[in-house]
Amino acid sequence: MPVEIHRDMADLKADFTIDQHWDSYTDEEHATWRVLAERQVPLLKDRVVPEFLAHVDALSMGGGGVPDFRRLNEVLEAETGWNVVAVPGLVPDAVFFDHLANRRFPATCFIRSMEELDYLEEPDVFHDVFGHVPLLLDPVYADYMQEYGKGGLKADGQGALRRLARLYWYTVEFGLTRSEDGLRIFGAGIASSKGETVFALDDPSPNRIGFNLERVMRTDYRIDDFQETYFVIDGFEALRRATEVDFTTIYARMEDTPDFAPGEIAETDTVLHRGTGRYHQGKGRATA
Ligand code: HBI
Ligand code: FE
Repeated sequence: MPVEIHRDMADLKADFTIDQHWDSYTDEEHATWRVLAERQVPLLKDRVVPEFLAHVDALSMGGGGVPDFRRLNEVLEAETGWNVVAVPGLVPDAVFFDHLANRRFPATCFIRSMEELDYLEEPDVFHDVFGHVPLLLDPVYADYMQEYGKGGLKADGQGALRRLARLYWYTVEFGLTRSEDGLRIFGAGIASSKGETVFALDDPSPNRIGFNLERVMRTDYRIDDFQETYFVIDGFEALRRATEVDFTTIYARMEDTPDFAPGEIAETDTVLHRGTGRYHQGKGRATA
C-alpha cells in the first residue's frame, strides 16, 4: 500500500532519513494538503509575520498538494543553504540536533487523514513543512535554527536538554513576536493549527509575556492542548542576540531555581496580556 511508504522504517538510512517517495502520494493525500493550506493561508493573513506567507508563495506550497522536497530544496539551498530531508516520524534528539546543526530540517513525510484534519498527536508533513519550512528562507531565523541544533548537541551532553527543549517549544513551535502592526505569530505549532492560530492571538485566555531566555527555560509546557502562556520576542534579530550567550553558565545558574507552571506569572515578567485562564479552567485542568 503506497499510504504506508511515507512511514516506512525499512529503508531508514544511518541518519534516520528516508526517501520522500513523492510520486506515491495519492490524490486524497494531496487533497488533504490543499484543504489544510487553503484554510490556513487566509487565516494567517493578518496574524502571522508577513514574511511567512511571502515564503509560502516563494516555495509554492500554498495549494498545490504535498510539496516535493526536491523542489523546496532548490529554493532553500539557493537562498539560505537549508535542505529539507524526509524522516518517517520522530527521530532521536541527537540525530535531530545533528541535522539542524548542518542546516537540514528533518520533516515527517506522511500526511494526516481527512478524518483527523484538526487533531493529531505527532507531527506530519503539513506541520513540519507548512509550519516550519517557510521561515527557513529568512536568513536570521535560518541561523537561529542552526545555532539551536549546535546548542542541542552540547546540552545533550550536559543534562540540560529539558531546559533547551523549552526554548525550542516557546519560540520555534509557539513563539509570538511584536511588529509594527501588533502581535504576530511565528511559531510552527501555531501556524499549522487552525484553532491555535486564532487562540494564540485573539483569545483573552492565555498569558502573553515578553521573552526572557532564563524565564522560558524554567517554564513547563503543555503538549496536549493550546498553550497557557505565549512568549513574545521583538523580531528574529532580537531573538538571535538574546540567545548568543554562554548557555553553560545559565544552566549552572538555573540548577537551584524552581520551575514555573505553564500558566504561572512571575513578578519579574513583562506582562503584555494577563490571561483570564478561562479556556483551561473550563476544562478543569487549571494550573497555578
Ligand atoms: N524528530 N522528526 C522530528 N521532529 C522533531 O521536531 C523532533 C524530533 N526529535 C526530537 C525533537 N524534536 C525534540 O527533542 C527537540 O525539539 C528538543
Ligand atoms: Fe514542530
